[in-house]
Amino acid sequence: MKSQVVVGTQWGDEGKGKIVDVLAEKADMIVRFQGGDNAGHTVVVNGKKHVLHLLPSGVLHEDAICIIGPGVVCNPFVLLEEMKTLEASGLSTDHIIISDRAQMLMPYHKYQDKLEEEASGNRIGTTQRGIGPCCADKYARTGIRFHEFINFETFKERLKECLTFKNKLFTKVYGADPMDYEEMVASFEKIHDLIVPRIKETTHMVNAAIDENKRVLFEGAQAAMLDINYGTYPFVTSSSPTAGGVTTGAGVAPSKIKTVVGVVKAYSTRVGEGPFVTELLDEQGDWIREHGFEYGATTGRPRRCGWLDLLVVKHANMMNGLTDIVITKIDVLTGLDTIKACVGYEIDGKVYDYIPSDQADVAKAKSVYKEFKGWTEDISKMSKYEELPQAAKDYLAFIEDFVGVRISMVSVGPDRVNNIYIH
Ligand code: 2SA
Ligand code: GDP
Ligand code: MG
Repeated sequence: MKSQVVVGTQWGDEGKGKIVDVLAEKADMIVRFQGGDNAGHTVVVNGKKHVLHLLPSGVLHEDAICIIGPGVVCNPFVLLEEMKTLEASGLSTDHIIISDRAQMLMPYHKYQDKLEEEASGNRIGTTQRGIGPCCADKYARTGIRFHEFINFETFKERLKECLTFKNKLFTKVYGADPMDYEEMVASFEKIHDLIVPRIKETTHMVNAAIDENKRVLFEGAQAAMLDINYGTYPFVTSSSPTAGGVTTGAGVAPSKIKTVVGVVKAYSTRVGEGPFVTELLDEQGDWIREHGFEYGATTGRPRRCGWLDLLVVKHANMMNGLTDIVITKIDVLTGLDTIKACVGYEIDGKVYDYIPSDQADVAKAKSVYKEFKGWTEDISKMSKYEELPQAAKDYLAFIEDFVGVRISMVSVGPDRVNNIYIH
């Protein structure tokens, strides 16, 4: 069995896109299992940057089948735009398939997300892509799935039913304008022939590939701390971006997963609201943001920056059962005299070695830090572990030891080739 899962271990933007692209070189199939176009995954090949939202980050490998899985909330308009961008770069999109069980993220979900965020003063700091409302409708069992799009006449009926209800919400609760049904029908009619040929039953396809010993790579978006159950609730996304999400979001049994790779950025970032214990609200934080170019890949929002939080990575390991860690963006820390990593939370005089569930407690936490010596050597062109400065090796060794998972790769730059393989 060769199935592999790649997940984020912090608050997203660890560089999963880059790592998936690297690992996908050997994959026969790549499957997104949760999230939607809230994701922003950056892949750099020969200096050319591709930012992917809905498409799996392995999509640049045209020989692999790319699946938007049942657990994804998929905005078909965004999907087509993304495919157009790829085609404009001379790349094929023939290998992209949408699960017939995936939820269709509708224009009214996006509108609802915006109205909800505005009404509550940006409560969660969502990407306003409609993710929460679409997932809420899925669980309320009022969502529209892609198989319902195949017959356009039935789809129109479903749309009428859903939009009538949503328009009551928009006008009566939010005092906002309703959305126009005929206009929406017309916009869906335009994309019908482009989307329908890509809708397939994917669950058998994925399971058959695993049973035939093909290399299937499951690609997570967002990360453990944004998990709906185990993240910093309510400041989370509306899905399970953990290895467990693969079983529900792609329709495969836990016993069919071989390896789980956790991507760990050498420091922390977060976009959106919610407690962030190691956040640096000073020049040090600004320094990391500028050196690491920490701006949202979907919204362009400046990311909040801070030191690595090892309680977070340990928590992610517990949720995911990581078999490997990939460290990214360690090159960004070059030039610092001192680097810090959080090894405990002090809350009301008590030191915790795990993350409490109540965000009110986390918001009060003071970080217990371990300090490391920095380095000045340019490590961004290095390709062997032995070449790394001793201070960087000490930092890596401590992470490995604290989390209890081996580091199999260190990424030292954004390009596909900027990697150090270990073991
Ligand atoms: P949502 O839109 O309902 O999923 O937002 C809920 C929370 O989840 C966070 N979230 C993210 N955090 C980091 N990166 C994400 N993708 C983009 C990127 C974000 C961007 O790659 O940079 O461009 O701003 C992502 N997507 C969702 C979000 O900030 C909320 O805290
Ligand atoms: P994702 O959401 O986890 O895929 O991450 P994003 O693409 O949103 O953000 C990661 C950013 O860091 C992107 O701009 C990547 O090109 C960049 N990146 C990835 N790995 C490295 C690395 O090792 N070093 C540097 N300097 N940049 C990296
Ligand atoms: Mg991202």
